[in-house]
Amino acid sequence: MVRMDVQWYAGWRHVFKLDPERSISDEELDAICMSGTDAVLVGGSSGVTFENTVDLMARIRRYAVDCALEVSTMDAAVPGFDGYFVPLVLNTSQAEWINGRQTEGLQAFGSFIPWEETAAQGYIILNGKATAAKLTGAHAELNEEQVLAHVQMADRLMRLPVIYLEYSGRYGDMALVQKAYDTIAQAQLFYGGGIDSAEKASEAASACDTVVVGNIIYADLQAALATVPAVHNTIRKHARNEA
Ligand code: 1GP
Repeated sequence: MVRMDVQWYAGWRHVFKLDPERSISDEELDAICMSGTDAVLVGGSSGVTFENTVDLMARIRRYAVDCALEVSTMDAAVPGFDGYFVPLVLNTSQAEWINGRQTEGLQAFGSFIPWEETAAQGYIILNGKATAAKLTGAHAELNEEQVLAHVQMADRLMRLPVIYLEYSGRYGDMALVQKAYDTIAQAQLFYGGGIDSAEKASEAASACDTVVVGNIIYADLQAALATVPAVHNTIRKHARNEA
C-alpha cells in the first residue's frame, strides 16, 4: 500500500510560481532558482501546454531547487517534476472544476500517477478579476463567515492536505488569512496574490504556512527576489491551534 501521508512540501515557506505561457530569460530563471526559495511551482490559468510546460521544467531541472507542477489541464500533465498538485476549486458551483476534470484525468492517467508525490490543493479564489476566477466561475465575493466555512470544509470535512487562498493579481485581506490559519487543524495554508515587496511578503508569511509569489517576477525581478529573505525571516504570528 502506498503511504499517503508523505508531505514533500511541508517545509516550504516561500514559493515562486512560474507561468509556462510567459517568457523568462535564462538569467532571470537563474536568479529565481538560486534565490534560496523553497520551491518553484509551475502553473497558470491559461495557455499552458505540454510543450511550454516540459520546456520550463527542463530549464528549472538544471537547478537543485524543488520543482512542482500544478496540474490544471490534462494536456500539460508532464512527467519528471518532483511533485504534483491537483487543484480543486472549492468556491465554484461548476462541478467540472471540483471533481469533473480531475476524474477525467484519473481515468486517463490514473495508473501513471506518482501518488506519493501528488497532493490535492483546495483552492478558494477570492479575487473575482483573476483569470482563474473567471475561468472556473468562482464565487469570489465571499464574506468572512463563508470563507471560513470553505476552509473548514476543506480542512475538516475533506481533509485536504493543502488549502490555497488565491487572490492572484491582488493583495489579499491578511486579517482573513490569519483567521483561516487559526481555523485550520491539519492542512497546510498557501497564500498567493499581489505580493510585490518584502513588506507584503513578510506580512503574508506571518499569517500562513506558505507564501506564493508570482506576477512580480515578471514585472520587477529584484522586488521578487527580496521576498525570499523577507519570508524566511518571518515567523508566524500564531502557532497552529493556539488562536
Ligand atoms: C498566483 O497565487 C499566485 O496563482 C501568486 O499571485 O501572481 O499575484 O503574485 P501573484
